[in-house]
Amino acid sequence: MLFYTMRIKSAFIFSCVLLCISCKGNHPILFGHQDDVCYGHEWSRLDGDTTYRSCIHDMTGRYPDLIGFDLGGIELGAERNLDSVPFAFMRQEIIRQCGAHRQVTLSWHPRNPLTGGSAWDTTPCFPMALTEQEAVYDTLVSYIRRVAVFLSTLPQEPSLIIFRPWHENSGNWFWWGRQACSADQYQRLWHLTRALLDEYELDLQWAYSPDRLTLYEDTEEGALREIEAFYPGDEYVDIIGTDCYHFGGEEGTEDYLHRAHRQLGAAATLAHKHNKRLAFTETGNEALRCPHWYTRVLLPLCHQYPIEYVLVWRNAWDIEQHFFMPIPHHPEQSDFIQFIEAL
Ligand code: BMA
Repeated sequence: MLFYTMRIKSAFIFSCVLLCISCKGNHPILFGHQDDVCYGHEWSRLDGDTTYRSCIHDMTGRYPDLIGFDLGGIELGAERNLDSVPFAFMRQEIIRQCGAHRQVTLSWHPRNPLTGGSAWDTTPCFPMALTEQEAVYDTLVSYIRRVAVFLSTLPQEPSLIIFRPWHENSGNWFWWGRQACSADQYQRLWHLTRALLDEYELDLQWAYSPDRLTLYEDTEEGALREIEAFYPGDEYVDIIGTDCYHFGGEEGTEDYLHRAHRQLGAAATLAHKHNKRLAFTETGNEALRCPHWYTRVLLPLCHQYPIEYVLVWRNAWDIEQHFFMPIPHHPEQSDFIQFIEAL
């Protein structure tokens, strides 16, 4: 009997210890989805549908903690962004989200101020874009001011809106990418953006989010050196994060995990060092080609780093295989629901 009681007691102590360990590791993490309420695979609210719908709600019955929207196109005064989302609709959904005390994150794929080409037109425009006497500088300033005007029409209190400009700068696919923009120019671009937006007294959380880190040696120090070299500075940034995608199916897992650890590790160290918040600002496995990606690949990453949120990219209504959250009847649906419950 005594032996039996002792066994129960030690089992109890053991499970308390386990519970404490898991509580310590598992902090609440918000899940976000780009354009979550604008459209999903095979549905869209872009042409005036006022009935609320959300990919996350469709899948889980919960309202989204965080929604990502993109401002690309606002710099031209366009009515719709580069993915056809009307800015008036975006504003209305941001107001609704903030009204429910839930968060929003805004990225921006602006046009190349020199050529008028897309964000992916890497025609070099620095240092002209940062020289006050140049016409391209005036264009850039007008682009940033249009963002400021839009942001000034959004709820200002409390700080529920994250602004994440000049993202993935460590890659070579945007005109502000590192092939065309030195660390010094990148920082000046941020400082200019911040100075212009500050004129409008906006209440924003600013996020810095590079992507792959390849400039220096493939060690933790190399990754930190790169992310730190382009860091805009403590007075300009509130959240440090990274964007990192898993390409292909299972065969892409090792490469993804390598990059994700390298980038999240560097972002976490930088955030800790500068007393900033940490986030996994963009990720995903397109068309969910890697089985159980959410619970097997993404979940452990989310639990290993003290991130505040993780955001996956959009479920396009008009591109068959361009989705990052499971679509209705997809075999990965139950894996996704398990992930949300475990996050
Ligand atoms: C990319 C793709 C494009 C889209 C762009 C900006 O990753 O989703 O289709 O235009 O983001 O949202």
